[in-house]
Amino acid sequence: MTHTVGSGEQMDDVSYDQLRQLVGLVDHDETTDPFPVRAMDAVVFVVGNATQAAWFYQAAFGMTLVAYSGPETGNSDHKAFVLTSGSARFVVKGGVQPSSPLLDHHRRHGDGVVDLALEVADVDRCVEHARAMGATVLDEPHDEQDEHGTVRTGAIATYGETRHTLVDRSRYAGPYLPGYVERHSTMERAEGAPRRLFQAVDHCVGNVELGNMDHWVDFYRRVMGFVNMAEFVGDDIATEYSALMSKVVANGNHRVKFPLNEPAVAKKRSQIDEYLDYYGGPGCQHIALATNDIISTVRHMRKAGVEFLNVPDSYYDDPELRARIGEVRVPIETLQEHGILVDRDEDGYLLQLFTKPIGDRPTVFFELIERHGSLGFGKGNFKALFEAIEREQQRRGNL
Ligand code: TYF
Ligand code: FE
Repeated sequence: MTHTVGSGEQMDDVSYDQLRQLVGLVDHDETTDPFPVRAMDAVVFVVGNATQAAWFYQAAFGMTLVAYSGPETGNSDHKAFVLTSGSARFVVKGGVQPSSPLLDHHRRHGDGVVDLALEVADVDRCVEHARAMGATVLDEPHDEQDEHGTVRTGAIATYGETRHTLVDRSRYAGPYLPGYVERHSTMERAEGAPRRLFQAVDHCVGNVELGNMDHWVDFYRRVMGFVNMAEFVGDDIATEYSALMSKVVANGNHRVKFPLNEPAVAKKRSQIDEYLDYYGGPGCQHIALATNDIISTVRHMRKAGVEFLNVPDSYYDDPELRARIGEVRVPIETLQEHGILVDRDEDGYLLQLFTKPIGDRPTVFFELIERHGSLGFGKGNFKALFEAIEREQQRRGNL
């Protein structure tokens, strides 16, 4: 049983026990796993303006700037800023040279996630297993070096133009990767704000085309040794109100969780179809961020101007919800005041909330999640949630 949760550098001071609660870990034997994944290494975004996106993630998401690569460091193609919050690491990249491939990517997709990078102990073993299982290898395993040591990486393709870079940084002490220099925020933390607004990435959701969800579930099982989690949105819920189907895969200890959505053929235009049209194909739909105090997080993000999906008062007045939820750590009125959703299953409960799309296109958004035992994704909230999403679709003229 390994209790490795990530490199010391990245872990900050989020302990394994805290993570167990934050993201819902289970015990797992790595030695029998064909593709052992430790944790998310980074979520890499390509954006239209990385200089300003880096500012947004600091000002609105309370993240800490730790590293930079760009023309001043010998990288004339693009600028890249590395931001952290606890064990979560984001990299935002934007093209500088007019010929940068990142600008072509941005033309096709708008702001989006290009890489769900994973920390692994053995890059070669993972790439070999993936290749044997038929995966597309985008980047052969290789070392990169600088004065801080050596990082070994390789990359495989997943849905759309998204990739999984596999990273072994066990022999590296630099701020991110060779080619990056340490860089610190020049911005002061907002008055009264906690040291960070979230501690970890809880899950990363992919939207794939109609009829392809099971293909990608199978990909993660076959190629990456992931396992199915219980929660899913099937035909029944899909046709009634969600307009999507969803299944969840996770690595052995559930540290890395990837729900996969496909549009359902429903009466209305699926929110997944809207995403696929505006993103220009399959891609990452939302990143869920684990916090141990969602009320404080939401309060500070709202204060910084972050917009969340509106939950109607009727959600909190529903006697069925109140009976099902029972006691949670705050009165339901406090949840209502902040517009936070709550769900309970046999293992415990969770609090969650969703931002509106963060870029110009109605594509990528974030979720905040505070887990108290529940290993689910808020199935009990799907009706209220999808109705809120559809109200936004309607306001955009896409429903
Ligand atoms: O990750 C999940 O499954 C939940 C529910 O468009 C969800 O956050 C699923 C689809 C969606 C929004 C939320
Ligand atoms: Fe989610």
